[in-house]
Amino acid sequence: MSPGIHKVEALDAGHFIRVEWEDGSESRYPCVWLRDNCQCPRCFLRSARARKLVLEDLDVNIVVKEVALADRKTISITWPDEHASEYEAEWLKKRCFSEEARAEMREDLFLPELQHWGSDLQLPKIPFEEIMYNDESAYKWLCTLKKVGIVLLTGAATRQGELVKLGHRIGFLRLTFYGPTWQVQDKADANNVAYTTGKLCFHTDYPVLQHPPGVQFLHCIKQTATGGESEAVDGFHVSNKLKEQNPQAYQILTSTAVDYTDVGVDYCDFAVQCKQRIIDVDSRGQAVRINYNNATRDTVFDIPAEKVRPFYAALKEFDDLLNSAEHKFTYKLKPGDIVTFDNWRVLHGRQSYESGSEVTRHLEGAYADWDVVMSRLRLLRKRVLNRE
Ligand code: OGA
Ligand code: NM2
Ligand code: ZN
Ligand code: ZN
Repeated sequence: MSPGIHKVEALDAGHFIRVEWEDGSESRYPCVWLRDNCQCPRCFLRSARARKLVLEDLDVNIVVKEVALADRKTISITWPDEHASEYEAEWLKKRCFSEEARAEMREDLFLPELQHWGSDLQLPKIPFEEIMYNDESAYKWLCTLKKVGIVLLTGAATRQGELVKLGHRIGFLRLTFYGPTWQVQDKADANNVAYTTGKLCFHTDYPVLQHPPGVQFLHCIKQTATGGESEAVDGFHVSNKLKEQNPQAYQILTSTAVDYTDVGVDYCDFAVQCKQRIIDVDSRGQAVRINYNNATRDTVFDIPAEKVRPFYAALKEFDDLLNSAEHKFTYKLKPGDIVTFDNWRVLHGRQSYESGSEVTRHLEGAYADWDVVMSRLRLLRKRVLNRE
């Protein structure tokens, strides 16, 4: 519950509205923003919770004609053309433009706070059954997936199809050229290095796609006795370490466009090409996505020749840090385990295992987009916390 409004007044020749709250705090709202966000049926389609007002009809220099306190929970504004708008205290409070209020809203919407980890990771574990049938557990799963980047779901059935159920639980899975779900096992004429018994060095899946899958699920159906251990590393944590240790290498990996390629047949035939930076950063220089799979890095390398060796040197520094004992977490999946992880942040690998005449190891894999996962998280939170 937000405090009531004590007082409201126009400031700056009618360009701002100042709200004084009953708890003594104050907020300032630009009038152009208030007019743009009028909640009346002419300006806003309630059923879609979307703006009807078009920018063409918005005067960016608009000032208020009159502002008044309708009651302690509502302010009303009359605009120069006599259009009338009303704004609820609670609605206004949430949208306060102060640094603190915006940070709070940002945290609420995007859960940006991450917990970095190294080899000391305490792998979070939740029973698969629980997240399927209990909203609180499902909410906890997705919050941990966002914050830590990896969660193990335990006790799923040891047959194909569990990931499709998991997909329905969040909304839907991400279809790729490898199918709606895909089978990681040793295959003749493998169309991907993952479908062999070989070691997989630390990688993120599918950097060859313009928008690589945000979340990955790997369901262990059968596990070999001889190897096949899993590895995981916090790519954001290691990126920070690289930036500290070797700013020049970091600069190269955050700026060089690397060519990726994937050509073959699976769900359908494909010839995919993409350019990605190994470490994608936001406007503040913070790593937001790792795009690194050494297997699909193209032989074509579209940079000037003299920049090639410095690039390799930088990549090796990063790779060495990923593989350092301090950062790498090793575990072995058991049949019925589903590892769920942030494919934009956590790099994963597996140790090689022995091939046989029969399939000795079988994982079913699937992808989801962060948009879908975060959407489910917000809806679960609303239900669990019984808000709105
Ligand atoms: C993959 C992969 C891990 C494993 O298929 O991309 O990383 O343990 N598999 O087989
Ligand atoms: N698989 C596991 O980038 C990649 O090629 C990752 C994708 C084959 C669906 C592997
Ligand atoms: Zn209106
Ligand atoms: Zn992989």
